[in-house]
Amino acid sequence: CVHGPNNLCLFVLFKRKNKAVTGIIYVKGLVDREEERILKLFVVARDRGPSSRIKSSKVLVTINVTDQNDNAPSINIQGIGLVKYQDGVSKISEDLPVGTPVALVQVSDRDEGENAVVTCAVDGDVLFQLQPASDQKGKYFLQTTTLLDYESVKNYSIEIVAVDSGSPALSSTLSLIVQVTDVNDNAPNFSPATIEVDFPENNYRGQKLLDLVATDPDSGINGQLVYSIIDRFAKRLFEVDANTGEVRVRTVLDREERERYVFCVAAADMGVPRKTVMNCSF
Ligand SMILES: [Ca+2]
Ligand SMILES: [Ca+2]
Ligand SMILES: [Ca+2]
Ligand SMILES: [Ca+2]
Repeated sequence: CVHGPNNLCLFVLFKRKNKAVTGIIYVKGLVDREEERILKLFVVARDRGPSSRIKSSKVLVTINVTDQNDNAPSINIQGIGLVKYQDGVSKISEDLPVGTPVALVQVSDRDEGENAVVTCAVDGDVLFQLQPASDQKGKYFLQTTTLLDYESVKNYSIEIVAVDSGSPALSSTLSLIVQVTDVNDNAPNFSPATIEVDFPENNYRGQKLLDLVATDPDSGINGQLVYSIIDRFAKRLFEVDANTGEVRVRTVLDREERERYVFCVAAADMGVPRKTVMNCSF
């Protein structure tokens, strides 16, 4: 056994044929081009003379290990710019312009030649694409191809597939979740925008007039609403519960004194910046 580089054990068997002796080198262990691409070893031939007079000759054997496509491409994903990527999740705001990179994808392959030529793509019909980075081979920006809307889709599951050009080709896939985060892009909405109610006079103070309900499709504080009466004069006669939108009459109304009141209630969300809508009641 001849110990070659990297603890590779090569086995040399000498065969005698007439006068010539042939040494055949066998490989006993696994050869891996990705670990050691050139193996060099000396093979020594000694005659069988008396130990004090042994003559020998040695030859340097260089073995160039040729490549086999035994490595699938590897895929690495990182955050980019302000977009953080952690535990397979990339978080992006719904107001990003089209074409914004949401992750940096890098592919590599330990083989050589065609066995290491990797193409990669986004699998399935999702609203993201890979754009090759000009400065480095195997580097891609995963970017949006359309506007996002948190109110419509909150998560995208994206599968990135990398295939080498070996024969047969090997492939790898890596999934990531793109999580869309909310921005305050919707104003509250009263439907209908005007309400007319009949209310009997001689009411008691604090009697309920009506419930006003506005909706806001945003989430969290972006969709959390506060109601208020705008008109200063109306504020003396009517009040609205800031949280529920319930409108009450603060005073006793007298039809013979006045039969019609018009005032507006605003609903504002708590987002930054705030968005407001008005509803006018008669
Ligand atoms: Ca290989
Ligand atoms: Ca490969
Ligand atoms: Ca909102
Ligand atoms: Ca929103």
